[in-house]
Amino acid sequence: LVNLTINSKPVSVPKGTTILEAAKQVNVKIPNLCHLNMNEINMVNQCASCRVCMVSAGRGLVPACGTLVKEGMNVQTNTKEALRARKNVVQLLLSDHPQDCLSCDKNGNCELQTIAADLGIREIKFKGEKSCAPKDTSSKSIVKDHDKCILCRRCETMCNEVQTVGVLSGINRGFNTEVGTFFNASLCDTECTYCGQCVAVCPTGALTEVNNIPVVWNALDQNEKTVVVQVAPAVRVAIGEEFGLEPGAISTGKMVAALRALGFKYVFDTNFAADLTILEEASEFLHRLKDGENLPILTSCCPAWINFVEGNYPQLLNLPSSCKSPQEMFGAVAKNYFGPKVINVESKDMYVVSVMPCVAKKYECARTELGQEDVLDVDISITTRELAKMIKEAGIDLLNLEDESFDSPLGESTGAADIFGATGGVLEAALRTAYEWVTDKELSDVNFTQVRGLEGIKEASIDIDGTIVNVCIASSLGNARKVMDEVANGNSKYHIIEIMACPGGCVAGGGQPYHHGDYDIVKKRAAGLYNIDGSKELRKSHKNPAIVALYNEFLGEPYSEAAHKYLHTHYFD
Ligand code: HC1
Ligand code: SF4
Repeated sequence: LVNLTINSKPVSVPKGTTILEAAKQVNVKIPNLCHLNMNEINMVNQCASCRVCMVSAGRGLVPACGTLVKEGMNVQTNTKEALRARKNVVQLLLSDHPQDCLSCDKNGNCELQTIAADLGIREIKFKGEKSCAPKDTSSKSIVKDHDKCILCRRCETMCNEVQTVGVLSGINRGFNTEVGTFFNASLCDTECTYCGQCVAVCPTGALTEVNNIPVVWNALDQNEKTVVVQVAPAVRVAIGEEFGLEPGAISTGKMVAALRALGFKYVFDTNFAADLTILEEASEFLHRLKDGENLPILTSCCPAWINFVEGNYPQLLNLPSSCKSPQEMFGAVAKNYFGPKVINVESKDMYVVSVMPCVAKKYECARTELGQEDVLDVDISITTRELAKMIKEAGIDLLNLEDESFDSPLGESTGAADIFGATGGVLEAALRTAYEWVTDKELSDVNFTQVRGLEGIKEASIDIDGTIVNVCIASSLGNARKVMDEVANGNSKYHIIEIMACPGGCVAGGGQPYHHGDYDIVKKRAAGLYNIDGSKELRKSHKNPAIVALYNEFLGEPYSEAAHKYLHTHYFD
């Protein structure tokens, strides 16, 4: 152990600890900006570029995030020199930053704004050249605005080390340095998967989601189309955070009431389609298992993962399940069954909005193969954050709304659907159904706790009536790559692999309220979903009466021709 003092408090920490980490142990807060340490997902951004965390140690100032403790060190975090340096650094950052905080997407959530306020900065005393690059608005999911970038490199660490996609890196030199793409190509011309994890960690407004709020207001303002909304599982345990509730607080009833108050004609649940996905995917798995072909089956609900597999493993595109994601299955059922067969509205006159914890879903719903002829399954997707903004914009007091229920029948779901939003949940839901279908016996304990939790790669062997099914769950694209490399080499023992691009699953999606690196928030959201599941009477997708009715009235059997027409898709290399 190394012994030192921080603001006169003695502390002993292991060799190799930084001053910043040591300070946390004695509850001394050192302001910092570029640094981000998310141990839970093995992501540490330690580039020490911003110099906000300067502290006095020995003879001079050092950055606390990048300086290791030494025996006998005497650290003072709030000397005049340290405070002056910190303020100067933030002033310099602000001198090359657009002064449009009031209209910035990140207003209220910007870490640069917060630190400037905390340091009491009232004027920007440095004047000089300003960065001026065009915004990259080429993609359906993400906007990149270099002028707001403070070169903290968090996005780069996330994209390269956690996701292993490698789209973002520092280019040019000196004042012209920017975090850009290879040959400065537009995002849409890169291998970007639109996972949105760079957005999730960007401290400023340099990386944000494409704003689809105006499109949704326009849709709600017209009378020609019937506007229907669906909400993803992970949204209900996170949206409350935008209104001051604890992470993981279950806000389903108030969220439904708010959506109705916003003017949606029907408020439905992506969960309904998650149950439907399980029937299709479990059928597909059992077909492949019987034939011993195209194994392991890979889940296909996560659009960033699908982009990743299309780009990186084109030789393995026979493996992802052909099931569309729940978002898309929902749209297909809303437009081709609910509209024409239940409320007598033609599919072209239905307008489907989705609320997702994800920015890749914006891109997914624009994929032209996901629809019938020229009618897309889903018209537009907004994030959890965007829904919260719309609720605030409309002056709706979410916390004081009476709980309301989803509309029927596309609002009915089982607990198996809720857990889709947490890593391992899709696989657990599939096992509940596959087990009962194969054995014809009731599965009395539906909790497959082996597949739960935040760990990046999980595995288990499940005995289904004598057949051992080896399952694996990976979250983050870096973990996906590890698992997929084994598959590509022919060394994989798994029969089913669930993959989600975001570390932790959809609860940590790029469209969720910002967690600012605190993974306890993500754990609480996941716990919220498992609580909903545990409290439901029906917890197996095939027991959802609305799904049973949908097959009876419209689709016939799972995996039937009609099911293929509406609920399945294909992939492109
Ligand atoms: Fe997800 Fe899914 S679980 S992909 O994470 O399969 O976004 O919540 O909606 O489609 O259901 C996201 C979440 C979501 C789909 C489902
Ligand atoms: Fe990289 Fe994902 Fe950001 Fe694309 S969205 S740049 S893949 S982190």
